[in-house]
Amino acid sequence: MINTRVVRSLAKPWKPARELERTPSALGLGQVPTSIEPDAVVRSVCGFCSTGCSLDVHLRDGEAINITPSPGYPVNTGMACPKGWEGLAPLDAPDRATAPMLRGADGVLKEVSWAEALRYFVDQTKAVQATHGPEAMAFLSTGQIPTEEMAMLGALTKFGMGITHGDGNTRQCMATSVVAYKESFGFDAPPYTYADFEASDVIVLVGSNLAIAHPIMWERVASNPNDPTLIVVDPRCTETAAAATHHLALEPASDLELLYGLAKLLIDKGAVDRTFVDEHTSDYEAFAEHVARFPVEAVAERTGVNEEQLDAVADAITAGRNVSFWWTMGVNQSHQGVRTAQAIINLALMTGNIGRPGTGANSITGQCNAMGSRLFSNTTGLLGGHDFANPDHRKRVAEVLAVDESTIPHTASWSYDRIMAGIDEGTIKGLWVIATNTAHSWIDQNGGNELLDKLDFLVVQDMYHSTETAAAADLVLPAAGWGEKDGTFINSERRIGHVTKVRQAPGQALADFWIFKSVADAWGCGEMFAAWETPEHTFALLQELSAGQPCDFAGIEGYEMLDSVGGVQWPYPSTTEQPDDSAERRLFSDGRFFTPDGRAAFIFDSPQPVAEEIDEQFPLVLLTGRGSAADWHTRTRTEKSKVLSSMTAKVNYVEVHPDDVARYELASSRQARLVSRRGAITVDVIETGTVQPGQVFVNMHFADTNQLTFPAFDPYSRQPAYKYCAVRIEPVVTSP
Ligand SMILES: Nc1nc2c(c(=O)[nH]1)N[C@H]1C(S)=C(S)[C@@H](COP(=O)(O)OP(=O)(O)OC[C@H]3O[C@@H](n4cnc5c(=O)[nH]c(N)nc54)[C@H](O)[C@@H]3O)O[C@H]1N2
Ligand SMILES: Nc1nc2c(c(=O)[nH]1)N[C@H]1C(S)=C(S)[C@@H](COP(=O)(O)OP(=O)(O)OC[C@H]3O[C@@H](n4cnc5c(=O)[nH]c(N)nc54)[C@H](O)[C@@H]3O)O[C@H]1N2
Ligand code: SF4
Ligand SMILES: [Mo]
Repeated sequence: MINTRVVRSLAKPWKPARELERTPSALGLGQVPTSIEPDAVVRSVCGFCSTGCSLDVHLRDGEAINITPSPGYPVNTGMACPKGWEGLAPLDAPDRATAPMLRGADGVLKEVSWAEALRYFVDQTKAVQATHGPEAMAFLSTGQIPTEEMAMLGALTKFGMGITHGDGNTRQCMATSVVAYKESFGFDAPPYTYADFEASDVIVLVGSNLAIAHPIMWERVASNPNDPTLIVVDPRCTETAAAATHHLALEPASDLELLYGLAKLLIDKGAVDRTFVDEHTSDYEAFAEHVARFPVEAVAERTGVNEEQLDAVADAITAGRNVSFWWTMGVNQSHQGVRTAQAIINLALMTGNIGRPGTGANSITGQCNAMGSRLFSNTTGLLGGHDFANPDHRKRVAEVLAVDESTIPHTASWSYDRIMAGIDEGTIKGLWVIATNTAHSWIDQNGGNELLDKLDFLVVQDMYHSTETAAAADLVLPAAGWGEKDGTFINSERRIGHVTKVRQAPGQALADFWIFKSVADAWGCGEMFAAWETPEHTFALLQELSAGQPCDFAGIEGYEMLDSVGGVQWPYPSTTEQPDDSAERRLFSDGRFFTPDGRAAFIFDSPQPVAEEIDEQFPLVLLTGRGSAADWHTRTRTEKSKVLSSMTAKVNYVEVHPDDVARYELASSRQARLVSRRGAITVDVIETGTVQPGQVFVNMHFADTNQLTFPAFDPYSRQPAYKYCAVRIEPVVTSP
């Protein structure tokens, strides 16, 4: 099918300017650093999840041939999950983008030179901005590229290209935690270190399937010598919940009532740490009054968790000496995620379980560098954990980067959903998508895909030309992947780790760093990045940007130090006393928070109804999430590994309780149609007791899942509520 939008945009012929011909080739890219011996073992941090495992990449004759987990690294202590072991497999895939590709008038993507691609990109972007205003070009980025690259993208777009709006896939993932921490602690500051998994005697996991999503963190739980009480709050009996001492299989989206009910029980049982509350928190009295409205009987009724279980869990928390509370997407991806995350924070604060080993109100991150993007994407916050609205912050960033202060916006970007709405209403006409697969992962995909077609100009920068989003692109920029470039990631426990280039990217694919630098040159703002000579030079700038902030890591002595001490957790200011460099660090051990008065705030609200209730027509709740430890998101990478593919489903499937299999007459059909108000998909049926009657679960790794989801958002974080919508299920009658 011919893409009319592309035909339209190609109507005006153009030629690459001569000065651009030299841009990418002048960069001298792609060589594996000469300092690496041809048969070396090179250390790097994994490019999949936020655990941040260290991996040893084995070279033979200069070729990366194998990966093993690094022994002795403080994160993974010699272990890795299957994705880490298979980290090289995605790199040799036949659908790698090996040259820039431009969609021709026939609708087909054709290879072009970098010079042509850059010229086209710059021309189109400037045309969009000139015709529709500077706000009409936006970008969507990621938590999966090194911090140096994110910072360059953020600086280039906002200070160089005058792009006002940009957001990342971290909106789908971590926005709720960011807002919750900022409001409660005064800064986006997950306080823990992984050693806390081993030091707790009570571990509470809310909306987290740790065994599947963070298998090496799960190993750390398994290595806890205290035989901890494990409490798992999840509507499904996941692999994680199956191992729990107490599995609270609550009604979906009823966490807020459950957590307030637990807070009341804890008060009734005298579990409050009055000294901690009085010295280090604010608004406790109002909070206690608020939760008094959540008596255990009413909470049991609303959540479906019985009173005895609630009581047993409150007893376990009361008795625990070191209780740690952890949460992931079951909380963040909710219509009231921020208040739910804060309800967890409140439990830790009221019981004084923070700042000591084995404690904490701990949000677990998702992507390998989501934490880097939280500090340096320059979207929601100004580079380095700064605030766009703060004149002192703008001045400081302008000074460090030697940019004109007037180019720094005074407000944060629009959120992802607002950018999508902007596309719909016609205020956003051009979009640059970097290392995320919007056409698969964004909520309510039917709406989303139509939206992408409304754009005048869509450029996709990815390792592969075959993604669902690249399929809609006018221009594809070929990116190097993990292993083909240098930089740093920040993991869940705030540890900055070095990612190392161990092989050459295929064809003309470039590291995102060099793509951004080339775009800057082509745009005419290249001199802004004179000091950003290499990723390591850029790291030094980021250190300077962090100085004096809660996330200060100015004391790190280059990549070499990261390699030699096994990564460094922030804060690590230049005043850090040696030899603290390899110690595990947790925040708030002095009871001081980053709020103006140094106190953590109790924040709470009345529970709100879900955005789309079930009814007679759509009587089932659809839950979505991770399906297996071997699948990564939209599978562009993991599907390239034979090993990982052999461990995962080939087609999409729905998990249905046996009662519902009977009720909806699914027994004789291998497949079913899942129908929501937005779409219908056909999937295999898996009959299982892991879901409750009235609920079905579909994983997020197949593109059709988000055709069903309902676009509801947390009002404060604008994070999509992927975990709840109303569906019905029907048998598919297949011929015998
Ligand atoms: N193998 C693998 N690992 C991954 C990823 C991957 O794609 N594959 N992705 C990474 C990323 S980016 C992320 S963000 C993390 C996500 O890690 P997790 O958040 O652990 O994974 P999910 O499966 O999305 O959701 C967790 C659980 O929330 C539950 N849930 C649904 N509704 C509710 C509710 O109302 N209340 C509660 N309490 N729970 C609910 C679901 O049943 C599910 O078991 O995983 C990371 N790790
Ligand atoms: N229904 C439902 N939907 C969900 C979720 C859910 O639980 N349920 N979870 C949400 C969450 S938490 C997340 S994080 C998102 C993830 O959603 P996405 O970000 O869309 O998923 P990925 O498949 O990780 O996409 C990353 C893209 O970047 C490319 N890539 C990899 N490395 C590089 C690189 O170095 N440079 C460049 N330029 N490209 C690269 C990959 O090929 C891939 O196309 O999905 C969200 N969607
Ligand atoms: S647990 Fe995460 S960081 Fe560790 S090897 Fe697996 S995917 Fe990589
Ligand atoms: Mo995520």
